[in-house]
Amino acid sequence: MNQPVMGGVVAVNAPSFVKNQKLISWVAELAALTKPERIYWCDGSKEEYDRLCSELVAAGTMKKLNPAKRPNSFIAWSDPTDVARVEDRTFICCEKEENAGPTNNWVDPKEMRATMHQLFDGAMRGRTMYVVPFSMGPLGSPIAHIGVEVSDSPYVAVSMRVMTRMGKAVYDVLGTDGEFVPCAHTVGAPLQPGQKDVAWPCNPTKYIVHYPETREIWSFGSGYGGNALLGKKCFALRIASNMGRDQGWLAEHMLILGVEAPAENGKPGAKHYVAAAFPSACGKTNFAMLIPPPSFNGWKVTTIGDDIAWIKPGKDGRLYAINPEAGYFGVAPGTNEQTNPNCMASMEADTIFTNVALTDDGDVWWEGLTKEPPAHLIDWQRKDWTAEEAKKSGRKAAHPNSRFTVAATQNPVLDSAWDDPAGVPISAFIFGGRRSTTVPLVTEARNWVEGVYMAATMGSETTAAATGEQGVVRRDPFAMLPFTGYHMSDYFQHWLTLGKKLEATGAKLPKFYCVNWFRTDEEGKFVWPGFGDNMRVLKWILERIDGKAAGVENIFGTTPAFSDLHWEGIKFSAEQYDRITAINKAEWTEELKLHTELFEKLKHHLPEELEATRQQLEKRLAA
Ligand code: SAT
Ligand code: MN
Repeated sequence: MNQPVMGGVVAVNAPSFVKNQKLISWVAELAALTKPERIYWCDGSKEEYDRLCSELVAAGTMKKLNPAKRPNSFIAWSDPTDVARVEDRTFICCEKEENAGPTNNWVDPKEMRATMHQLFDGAMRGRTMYVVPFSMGPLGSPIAHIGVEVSDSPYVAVSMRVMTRMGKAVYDVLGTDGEFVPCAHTVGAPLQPGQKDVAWPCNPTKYIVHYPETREIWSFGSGYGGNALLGKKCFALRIASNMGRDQGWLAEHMLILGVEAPAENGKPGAKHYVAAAFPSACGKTNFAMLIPPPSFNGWKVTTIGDDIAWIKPGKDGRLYAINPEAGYFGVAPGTNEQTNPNCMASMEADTIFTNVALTDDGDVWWEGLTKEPPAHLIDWQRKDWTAEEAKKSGRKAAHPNSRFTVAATQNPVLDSAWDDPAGVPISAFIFGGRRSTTVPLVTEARNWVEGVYMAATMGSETTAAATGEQGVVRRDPFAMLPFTGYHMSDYFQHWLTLGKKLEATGAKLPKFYCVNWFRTDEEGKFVWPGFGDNMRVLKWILERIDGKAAGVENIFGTTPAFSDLHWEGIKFSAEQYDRITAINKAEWTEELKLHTELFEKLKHHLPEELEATRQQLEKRLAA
């Protein structure tokens, strides 16, 4: 596949199945700028995946795991400085600063293009440029969109094959003049002739750049996760949120799951789909694969997606959702046979692990996988690690943001409609943050506007998914703070406008719920067991949708009384329940101050209805 180098310019040599001239020209242009050694057009085949993985092993980026324990699986260790999304290096470069809004980093696109041009100039020297075609969503679906990532990282190329519908078939959909989102990526580590490569090339300077108006992504310096797999947060959220606003649909940081009630009198139980937004590393993958407790005989939860939802209004006035992704890039620590057995089954084989620890018998380990850690491991920084030493120092064997990359098709509870081009109808939106205090277990909003308010003012304690301080509460509207690719207030308005449009059709609208699994006691321990027991909350939500469950009104909406939830098979007292549902006036007075602070920040463009809702809340709290 090596192309001849002519006069220092690499030949593009697009294969005959690539017929899109715009794509070929763009690749040629990028090659002229980045000056790779060769260009490789990915076809997405298994043979290609296996070959690239072998090359990654030879290069020291990945190790093959023991095939007897974890067939066809690999472990990769990144550079210790390249372990998570870099929000402070993420930029929305629209023409007017005002349109990026106060929650995004903005740079003038002209200025940014000049900076990027300089950084990309010669950035791929000595490396292969991979051309990676992918579809976000079922191939050819009216809800799907195509992207092409050009990257000098083979780790990105193989990860994209797992995470998206990647390969030759995308070129057929693209045809001669189809639209695609160009995604340019380099690790920013050119090689001089004869220079030996490192295991995880990257650059201390990082830029994750979006041009919303021209729908382009340029990413420099990182090879990790959402910084580098550009179909995910960059395209499916930051760029797609702009497409959605212009075209009247939603691109959301939401899992999608199906819940089926048990059959009754020989009739199959009702099935609903719900979409749920939680910030990164707050358990979306676990929730999406939840196994109901044994006392929920006959209830079934199935997965459509675990991270991102694209949601479009149908002709009937309902909202239809697809999962634009085809794989899971999930947090490893804390995942085990108790917390998420379906996830454990998904990664028995054909999995790429990144920044977890390696056992002496060639398998993987992370904190929380087993109660007792193995005596000896190689940790994510390639160093010897012993349980004995870690007991004293607390040194983690796996990075807190270590991940598994696995195809959705390996999930034993994958929903039968997960690849349906028409999408699935959404009955409820659930919003949840990580809050050790203040926010009750579950609250139903009284209407669409109050639901939008609930989601807009959501707060959450920060996690290891992004670099920066952890465990501090920040407002994370709709769990979209790092992902809304335009002014956050305009995004709220977009939700409100869509609600009005749907209301006008007379269709039954999805209800909004706010949940919090994370309240703690005096010792800092979680009071609510979470995981499978979240089914108890989900059941109440579904029964509310079907008009079958009771609840009590509080100042924010409707919550279940202790007796409204199903308690079979768990020891959980009314007193414990009170701890996770009580609304403390002093805490909420403080909380509302933070809502005010957020609205102050977003004042420009902030929809009036939201400020009015806040004032009503304040009044009700004071009463
Ligand atoms: O690194 S990713 O953005 O892909 C994961 C996450 O933060 O949710
Ligand atoms: Mn996410």
